[in-house]
Amino acid sequence: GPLEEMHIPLFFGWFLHSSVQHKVKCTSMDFLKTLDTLEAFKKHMVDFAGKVEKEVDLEQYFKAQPKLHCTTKFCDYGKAEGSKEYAQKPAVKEFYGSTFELSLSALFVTPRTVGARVSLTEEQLLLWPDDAEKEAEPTVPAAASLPLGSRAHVTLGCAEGIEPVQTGLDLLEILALQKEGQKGELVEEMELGSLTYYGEGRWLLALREPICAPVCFSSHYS
Ligand code: ACK
Repeated sequence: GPLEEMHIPLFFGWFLHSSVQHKVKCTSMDFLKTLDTLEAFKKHMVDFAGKVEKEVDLEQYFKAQPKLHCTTKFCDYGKAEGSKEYAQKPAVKEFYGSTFELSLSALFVTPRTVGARVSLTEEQLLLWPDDAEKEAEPTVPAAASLPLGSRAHVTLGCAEGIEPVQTGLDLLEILALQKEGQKGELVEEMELGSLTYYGEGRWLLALREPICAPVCFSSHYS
């Protein structure tokens, strides 16, 4: 009944400890700042600005996210399909409130979003919904053929008018291209890692050293 539904949150996820939020935000800002200055980026600027002449300041372009997290299940207070089942999963109950360490293995930028890819461990995959990738199929047709956990990400920023749900879809799109065998264009070895361009404004920085982020598995209501 409606009373029960009230206890299901907007979403479950891993929430970054405040100490690491700052570090991740700084790394992402540094990356955007550097990307902005690269000739290769300027060459493809039209993907972002819509007009060749227009300059883009990436730090202004993306609206920063207040509370960094990696969504496991979007429940919409029980209205989303499978949310009641998810809330009752033994692993969800067992690990609720527990601390984990997430590995942020890449940063990616598209004209819509900027985010960090999260590489989940076997244990962390116990909290991952079976249909997270499949649910993306209407937007990313190849999504269902990608491994479980492929969608795991931290949204770092969204362009004006873009909802954060887009970040995971943008990541899936890049991973689908990789799986199809598209190597992308290796643009530069940066201090942070190697930068690859996948066309249509899609950039991926594979981090030389993944960022280890202490997180708490919990939920968000308001
Ligand atoms: O950045 P995110 O992962 O994208 O974190 C937010 C969070 O839930 C609160 O809005 C994510 N989100 C929103 N709608 C969906 C959806 N339909 N499927 C999966 N995640 C979603 C959003």
